[in-house]
Amino acid sequence: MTDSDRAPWAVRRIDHVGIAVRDLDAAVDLYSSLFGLTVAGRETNEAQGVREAMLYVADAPGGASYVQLLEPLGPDTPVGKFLAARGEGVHHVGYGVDDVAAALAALADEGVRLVDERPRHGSLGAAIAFLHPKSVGGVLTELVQAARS
Ligand code: V0V
Ligand code: CO
Repeated sequence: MTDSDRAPWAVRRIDHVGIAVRDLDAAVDLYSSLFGLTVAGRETNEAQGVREAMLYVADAPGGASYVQLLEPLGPDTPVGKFLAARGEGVHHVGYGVDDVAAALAALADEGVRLVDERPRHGSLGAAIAFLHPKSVGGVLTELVQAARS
């Protein structure tokens, strides 16, 4: 099977692993010193309730892969609630797709519970949408269509 045989909504790579942290600057220092990763972008995303950094790992089909460090903007945000309930750790997995709207439509047809009915603004100019963890074996799952470079 070649890449061109794949459906337009198929997952092509792990775009990022999202990690909930209490202190973004300390976490960036930790990941830089432990793994030699460098910061590709930092952003405050008010709609998602986070201050975040993307640390570049490697190139992959259709885009790169990253570690995303997430500090909540307040306690009543997705990451703030997660930290209170579970503490620091892996928060979500973001999969790279070529067409996030097509992927959402295909998954909705399968009966998957969507958090986002349509794509929203994500890091590094990506279009993103979340699937509810109850439909993905307890894993909060994000679809990511990277910005064209
Ligand atoms: C909550 N639950 C999780 C979870 N967060 N399960 C796995 N992983 C997580 N991260 C479970 C929780 O244990 C409960 O299960 C249930 O979901 C309801 O939890 P809750 O605390 O009452 O939370 P809700 O229902 O208010 O919200 C949960 C959802 C929310 C998933 C709907 O976190 C959400 O909308 N997330 C999407 C947005 C987001 O996470 N943004 C931050 C990243 P039990 O106890 O009922 O079994 S922004 C980002 O990644 C960006 C910008 C990017 O990549 O570009
Ligand atoms: Co993310």
